Amino acid sequence: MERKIACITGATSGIGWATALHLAKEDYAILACGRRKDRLEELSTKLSPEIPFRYLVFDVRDQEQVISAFDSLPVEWQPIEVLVNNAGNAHGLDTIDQGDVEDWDAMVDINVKGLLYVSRKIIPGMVDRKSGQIINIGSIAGKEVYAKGSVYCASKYAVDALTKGMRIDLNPHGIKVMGIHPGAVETEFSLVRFKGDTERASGVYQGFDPLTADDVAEIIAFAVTRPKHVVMADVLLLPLAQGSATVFNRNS
Ligand code: NDP
Ligand code: 8X3
Repeated sequence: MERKIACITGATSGIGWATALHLAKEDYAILACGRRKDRLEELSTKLSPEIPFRYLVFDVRDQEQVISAFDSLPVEWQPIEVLVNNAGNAHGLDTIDQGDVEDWDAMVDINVKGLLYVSRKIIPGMVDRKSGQIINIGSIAGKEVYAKGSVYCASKYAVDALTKGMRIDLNPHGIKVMGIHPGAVETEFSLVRFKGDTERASGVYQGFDPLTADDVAEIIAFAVTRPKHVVMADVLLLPLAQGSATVFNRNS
């Protein structure tokens, strides 16, 4: 393959979808991943026809699915140069005494273990080639803990720790490891957190201009197109109206 390959998890919506479009504009071949096959097929229609595109349908929670999905790739699609570990969500918003254990399992299994399963499959090839870039999508929730968000925050603190650990472990191999930590981005995120409650979800973004998925994708595209010796190691990206995880200047 002439073009470098960018693999994006969680490419069926939000930040991942926008990242696929932005990296295609930077001339990467796009390997898009997610569970919703129809969305991945729709994504393929949004890219310029000269951009090589493939998709893989798997649940990041299932290590067997992760392994067999990547093993199914033809040889020319195997040297992944850029891995964007983006798949993830919050599930629920509850105090620690009332949280739903299924929600906790989902957040730990997807945001932490899923990221590990995909990374474990892709990184050895980068090490062999002594070339690669990994972008882990953390969150402001991985920098500050907020009420009722302890398990989601813990999962994103874990992403931050894994990002730092990957950077140390992969340092001898010339692989870039970067963490991007957004604040409020209007995507399907809150719809998933509040289990389809559209009113509650849209309330999260009322009275201010949240980040868009494109805002985050632009930063990802910028990060992966820096010169070889430059690593954008850690970025906290906020909308102007957000002062902390919980401080918002609404209706100003
Ligand atoms: P979306 O809900 O729009 O996108 C989440 C993506 O993750 C979807 O493509 C979804 O694909 C994928 N995903 C979820 N669960 C699984 C799974 N089990 N297996 C495979 N893929 C899965 O939200 P965002 O775009 O906002 O979220 C992307 C990342 O950004 C997440 O890691 C989130 O924590 C983080 N983030 C979001 C912020 C926000 O305010 N929106 C702020 C900070 C960080 P599918 O359902 O098709 O499998
Ligand atoms: C998403 C941002 O503040 O809802 O990670 O946790 S927040």
